[in-house]
Amino acid sequence: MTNHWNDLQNTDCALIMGANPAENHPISFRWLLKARENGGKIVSVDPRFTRSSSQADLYAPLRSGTDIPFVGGMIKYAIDNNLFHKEYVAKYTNASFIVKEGFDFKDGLFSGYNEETRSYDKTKWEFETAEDGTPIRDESLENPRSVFQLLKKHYSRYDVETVVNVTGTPKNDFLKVCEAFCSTGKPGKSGTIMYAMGTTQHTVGTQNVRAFGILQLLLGNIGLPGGGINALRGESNVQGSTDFGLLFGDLPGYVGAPKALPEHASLKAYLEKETPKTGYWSNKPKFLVSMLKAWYGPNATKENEFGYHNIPKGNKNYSHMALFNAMYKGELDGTFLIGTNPVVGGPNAGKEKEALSKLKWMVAVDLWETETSAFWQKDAGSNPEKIDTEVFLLPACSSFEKEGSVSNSSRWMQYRWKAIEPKGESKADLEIIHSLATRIKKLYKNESTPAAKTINALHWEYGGHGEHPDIDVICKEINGYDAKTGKLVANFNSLLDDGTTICGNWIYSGFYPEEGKNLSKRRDNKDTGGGNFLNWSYAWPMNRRILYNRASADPSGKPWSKEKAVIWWDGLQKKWVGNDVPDFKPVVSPSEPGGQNPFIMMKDGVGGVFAPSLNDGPFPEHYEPFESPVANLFSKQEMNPTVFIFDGSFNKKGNKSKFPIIGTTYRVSEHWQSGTMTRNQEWLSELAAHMFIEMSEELAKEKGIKNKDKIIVSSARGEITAYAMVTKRFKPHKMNGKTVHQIGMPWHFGYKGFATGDTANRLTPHIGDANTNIPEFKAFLCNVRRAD
Ligand SMILES: Nc1nc2c(c(=O)[nH]1)N[C@H]1C(S)=C(S)[C@@H](COP(=O)(O)OP(=O)(O)OC[C@H]3O[C@@H](n4cnc5c(=O)[nH]c(N)nc54)[C@H](O)[C@@H]3O)O[C@H]1N2
Ligand SMILES: Nc1nc2c(c(=O)[nH]1)N[C@H]1C(S)=C(S)[C@@H](COP(=O)(O)OP(=O)(O)OC[C@H]3O[C@@H](n4cnc5c(=O)[nH]c(N)nc54)[C@H](O)[C@@H]3O)O[C@H]1N2
Ligand SMILES: [Mo]
Repeated sequence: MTNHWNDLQNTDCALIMGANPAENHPISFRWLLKARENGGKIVSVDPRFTRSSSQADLYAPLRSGTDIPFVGGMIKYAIDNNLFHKEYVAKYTNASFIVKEGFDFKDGLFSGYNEETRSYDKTKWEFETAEDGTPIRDESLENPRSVFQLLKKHYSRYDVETVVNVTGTPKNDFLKVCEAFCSTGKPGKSGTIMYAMGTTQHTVGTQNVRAFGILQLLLGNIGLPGGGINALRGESNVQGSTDFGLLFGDLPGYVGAPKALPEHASLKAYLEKETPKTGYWSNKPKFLVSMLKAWYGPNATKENEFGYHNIPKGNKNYSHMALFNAMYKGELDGTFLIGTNPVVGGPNAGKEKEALSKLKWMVAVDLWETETSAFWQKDAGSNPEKIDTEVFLLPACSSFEKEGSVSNSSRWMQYRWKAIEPKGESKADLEIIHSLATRIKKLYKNESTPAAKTINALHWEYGGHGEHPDIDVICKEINGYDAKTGKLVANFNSLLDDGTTICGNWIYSGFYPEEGKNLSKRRDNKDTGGGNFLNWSYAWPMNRRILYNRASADPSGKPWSKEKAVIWWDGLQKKWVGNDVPDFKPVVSPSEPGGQNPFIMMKDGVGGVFAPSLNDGPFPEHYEPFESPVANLFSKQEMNPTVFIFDGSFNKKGNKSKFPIIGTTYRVSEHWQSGTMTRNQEWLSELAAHMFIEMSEELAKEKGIKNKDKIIVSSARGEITAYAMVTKRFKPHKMNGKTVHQIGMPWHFGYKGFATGDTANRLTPHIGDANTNIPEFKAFLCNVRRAD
């Protein structure tokens, strides 16, 4: 989230698109309803009329996978009707930058496309720069090569008729959403966008979010209370896990993981290549070196580049699907599955189950025996005699049986204490990892093979006794301290790149600034102004609650409006003051160099309307999902041309003649994820006891299906049986004179626990987004028939 949960109360319009927070993030609605009491509007855009839709002032349906046309149409509407915030756009975004002549867009492709590698040469998308490297700007936004004019041209194709012909949204509904949301472009108003998996789980997931970014920059909604782009994160600590380097391309703190490239062969080379000269990331060397010192301790010296050579470097794709593909091909010996149940939650789950049988060994760390750790059993439909995988199940204890921090979507790190002692033999994940690390280190102690060297280099001293590490020591390492004196650093401004400071994760540096002062333990619920609650827990970075809040003030440092003031320049005190911690150097005045550049994490200090770094183009463009019932009306490129396609039986594609219906998957309030946590609870199992398929009355009639009938849903990957739930929540999409049906289903079911049912993911494909590789769970083709 750029903003935070409590801040939703400040919005004039919340566009909920690609999320269903009333069910999946219910507390958010407390703040949305407050916003409504103050005159704010709630808008829901979803293929299905959800419980969030039922609470909204406006609802617009759309066909799954057509968010870019919808938002592209809104971008055009804002520009055509002059509803964008001109000064904000000219000063605070790269809309004024001039793009070099090499850039072009034709027939659905940007310039620089290579069909063989399915990738772009991004040097074709560069800005014109002055001799010193700074981009040339035209703040009148009139230069035909300016980003603004190129944007206008790109989305001129997203006219209302074409948009609704692609999305299937009734024209009036579409226009009402445009009007309501674009009215927040005025100073004194702000609008927020709330999104989650309906947005990201697509072959164009990243570009869906980018489209939100462009719209919000045009309307001047970033950096303002009640504004921003708010990703509603998922599992309780998914924010924390990505912050700490869970994703394969990142080290902790979003420092890019080095690859096996000549440019990354040494620390010096890596830092030269990957450190921008301007913007806050110019401090990257301090963050990376301090982190290496945390990992390798005294074994990290200037002479050995602080142990940089120990970091594994690979050039492959190590995302979920790529790893399962490697497993399927027999390229992996073993795997640890810690708190995950891919036989239910993974795409094309039938194939993922098969892949597990190719492993020599597998370790599952979980609260229960899941469909995954039991994949080899008869109940799972497997033949144990034919499976050689040796499976170990380590009992983990639940969140209530251990202590530590959890970071929520607001970037708040909140400490939690143990409620009860762990049951049975279960252990906290931290203890499991700790005891594994100490045992492995012991085993390799006297070896000098290359593998042993990296294990021996690891500095693993977390105090405590036996298998119980001292969490306080870990907290201090995350915050950072002086290598010589052990004194905690105040925040990441104190970190250095010479090996004299230690810091496990720079973005969190500052949460533990002094001995005995772990700020994630704070629980002062007094509103410190603007609904920011600055003394409740700790928000990274630097306890800032609203990111890019410098943009809430005009270039001279005065708030754009009284109503939406966050921070402002105080000429007497000569610093930025206000309701939030400035997301800016607090003493840089508006007239100093950089004083008007609110987007400090960006190289040029401005928001990116044009994004030359993404794999699939600098502007979002509509492509149909991997499996689609219709042809792309925008160009002859059917699917995102840069998506990686797995070959063979791992990734079967269905066609629209055999599978004419769109399928999508989602969550229900009563179940959690792959269902292990809820299908093992009697009362929740009773509340939502069966796997069901939601469909429109029209489709049910066509297929001769009645409510509660047993039906079979099939896709190119498999078939599942479930109960029909015939509802008014789905309506057939009417597009371009054609009717297209869509059905939806929860993905929570499996054969274990009290509430059992077929697994939706037996239907979903192995295909993902071009930048993140997130699977396309939200749009695929299928068919339905009665089971009898
Ligand atoms: N009760 C409960 N709460 C949860 C979870 C849970 O399992 N149970 N899981 C947690 C996790 S890990 C996550 S990631 C979040 C996910 O939170 P959400 O993203 O809200 O979850 P979903 O229900 O998967 O999808 C949201 C909506 O996207 C819609 N949708 C489908 N396709 C499209 C599309 O192409 N465009 C648009 N605009 N919308 C589309 C679906 O109809 C659905 O209503 O929820 C978290 N909260
Ligand atoms: N079709 C479809 N598939 C989807 C999605 C979708 O929208 N549609 N959403 C995707 C998303 S957003 C997500 S996040 C993934 C989630 O996919 P998974 O992570 O595979 O699913 P979970 O059910 O969250 O798995 C959590 C497991 O961790 C165990 N567990 C709980 N607490 C602890 C603990 O403290 N320690 C340990 N070691 N284990 C614990 C639970 O018992 C459970 O078995 O699924 C994805 N799959
Ligand atoms: Mo998630």
